[in-house]
Amino acid sequence: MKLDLIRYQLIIKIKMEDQIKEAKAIIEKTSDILVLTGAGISQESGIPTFRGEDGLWRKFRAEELATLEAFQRDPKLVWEWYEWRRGLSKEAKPNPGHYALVNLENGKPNFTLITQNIDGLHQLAGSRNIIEMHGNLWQIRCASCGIVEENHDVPLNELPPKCKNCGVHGRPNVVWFGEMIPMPVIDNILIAIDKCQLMLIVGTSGVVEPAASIGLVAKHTGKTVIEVNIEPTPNSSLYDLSILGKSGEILPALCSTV
Ligand code: BJW
Ligand code: ZN
Repeated sequence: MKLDLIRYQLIIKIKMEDQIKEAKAIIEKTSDILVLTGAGISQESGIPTFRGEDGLWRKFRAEELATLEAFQRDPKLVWEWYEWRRGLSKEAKPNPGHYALVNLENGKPNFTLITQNIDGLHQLAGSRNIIEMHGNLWQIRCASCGIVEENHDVPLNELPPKCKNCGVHGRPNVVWFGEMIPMPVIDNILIAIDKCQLMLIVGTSGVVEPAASIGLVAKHTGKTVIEVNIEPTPNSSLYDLSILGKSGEILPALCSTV
C-alpha cells in the first residue's frame, strides 16, 4: 500500500517535470505572451484567495460585501472589509511568482498581463504592461462625480472617505458582482488575446465571468493555453497544459532563462 503511494507520487512528479520542460520550451520560442492572474498568485504573499479552504467567501457573504446594493445599504461595513484588505495588502510583498512574470516581460517584445487582483503586487514587483480588470484597491472613486483618487492610507481618515471635489462618499474603485468591466478594458483584453500566441492562466478558479472566458476565447482562436494552479479548474481539460503546483514555484521554473 505504502509502496503504491510512493510510486504514485513519483509518477506525478515525473509528469510535472515533463510538463514544466514542455511549457518552458514553448515559452522560450514564443515572443507574444498574454498572462491572466487571479488571487492564487498572491496567496503565497499572505493574501487570502476568495474561494477554497481559507477563502474570503468562506467567512464573508459576497452579496453582503461585493455588490453595489451592499454598498448602498451599508457603505461603512463594505469599507471596513476593504480597509482590512488594504491593511493585508500594504504589509504584503510580491513573491517569486510575481517576479518570474517581470522576468518574462523583460525577455519578450509583446507581453500583456491581465490581472483580476486589486492588490497592486504585480506593479510593486515591476510588471509594466498591466490590465487591472477588476480595478485597484488603492483607488477611491466618488460615488457621485466619479473622480478617482489614489490613496494608500491605512487606516483611512474617515469611513466612508469623502470626495475632495463634491463631498459625497467614495467607493473602492473595483468591479463588483453585477457591474460591467469598463468597455475600454474589455477592448484592451480583446486586443491582447488577438496579439498573443501563448496564454498563461495563473491562480484563478475560472468561475467568475467574464475573466473565466478569456482562456476559452484564446483557445478557440488557435492560441496555446497553459494553466498553473494548485488544483484543476473547470476548464483545465480544455487547455494545452495544466500544471498543478504553486505559482511561486512553477513560474520561476518556467520563466528563469527567458
Ligand atoms: C493557487 C495558489 C497558489 C491558490 N498557486 N494557484 C455568466 C454566467 C454566470 C454568471 C455570470 C455570467 N456573466 C456574469 C455573471 C455574473 C458574475 C459571475 O461571474 N458570477 C459567477 C460567480 C457565477 N460576473 C459579474 O457580475 C461580472 N460582471 C459582468 O459580467 O458584467 C456584465 C453583466 C452585468 C449584470 C448582469 C449580467 C452581466 C463582474 C465580476 C466582478 C468580480 N469581482 C470580484 C471582486 C473584485 C473586487 C475585490 O477584490 O474585492 O473579483 S469577485 C472575486 O472573484 C474577485 C476576483 O478577482 C474574482 C475571481 O477570483 P479568483 O482570482 O479566481 O480567485 P479564487 O479564490 O476564486 O481562486 C483562486 C485560485 O487560485 C484557485 O483556483 C486556487 O486553486 C488557486 N490557488 N493558491 C497557484 N499558491
Ligand atoms: Zn465627487
